Amino acid sequence: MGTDPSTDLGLARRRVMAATRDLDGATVRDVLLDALLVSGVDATVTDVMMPVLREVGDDWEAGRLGVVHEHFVSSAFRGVLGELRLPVQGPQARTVVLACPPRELHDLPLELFGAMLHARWWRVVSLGANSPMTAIGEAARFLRADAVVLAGVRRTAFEARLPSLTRLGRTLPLFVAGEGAKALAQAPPELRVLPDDLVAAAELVDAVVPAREEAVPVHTDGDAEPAVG
Ligand code: B12
Repeated sequence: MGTDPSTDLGLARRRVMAATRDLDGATVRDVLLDALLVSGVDATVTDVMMPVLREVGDDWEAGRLGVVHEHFVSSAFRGVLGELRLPVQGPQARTVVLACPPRELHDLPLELFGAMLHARWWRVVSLGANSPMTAIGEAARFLRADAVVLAGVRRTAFEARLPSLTRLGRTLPLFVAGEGAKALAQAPPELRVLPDDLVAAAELVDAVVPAREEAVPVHTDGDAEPAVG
């Protein structure tokens, strides 16, 4: 008898949420690895990890969960993503720099988005929260990046830096995402605002720089695909 993947992912979400309440990292890891293996990155991120982040955030705000749960889930999710991210290397690989603009600390959805790009054969270089604009530009130049994706919750994170963002956006495709990006009254044409739907956003970024042939991630078992693809 076949299983219904959406039911399985619903169950996975509830199990990850329960394990988060119990601060049970082993279960979070096991359930996520299972879901990634069976359902792939896109479905696990959109149907399990993002909903759990949202629920933890909402429960934390409402006082039903503590700061400990928010820290725990962030660390557990980063651990699972790091464990699975095999390097995509070679001249054919496309490179994306991910970062949050200065003073922006909400970087977790961006990290999950990075896993989705990795599964599409992108080498993902993540600078994380609160990244200086000079560092973002330097990384993009040094890596000869094919694209940069910046995310932020607060509009001011982008608004205060429009001149340097515009300059950067003239040198390569620059995507901005999150509530802060969507709230920009008039984004200059150099900034491409991504939709909230992470799969649609990943498809959009992926379409800008066409996939190159022969991109082979470094691994040991002979499969020619990222493990979490
Ligand atoms: C967790 C959290 C934090 C964590 C962040 C952890 C981390 N590493 O990411 C920490 C503790 C660091 C934090 C700090 C602060 N936070 Co905070 N935080 C939250 C909280 C509770 C959850 C955010 C979250 O992860 N949600 C889950 C995700 C899945 O949902 P989402 O963020 O809405 O994202 C959606 C879209 O925007 C989109 N999206 C988001 N990012 C990206 C990226 C890409 C590439 C794409 C394609 C899509 C996308 O995807 C989602 C689709 O549903 C929210 C409140 C809430 N309930 O949402 C407040 C909230 C975001 N925080 C807020 C504030 C004010 C702060 C602080 C200033 C608080 C303080 N007084 O100290 C600080 C500092 C902020 C700063 N300088 O950046 C405000 C922001 C208000 C605003 N617009 O300015 C919120 C809304 C709380 C509130 N109601 O006031 N916070």
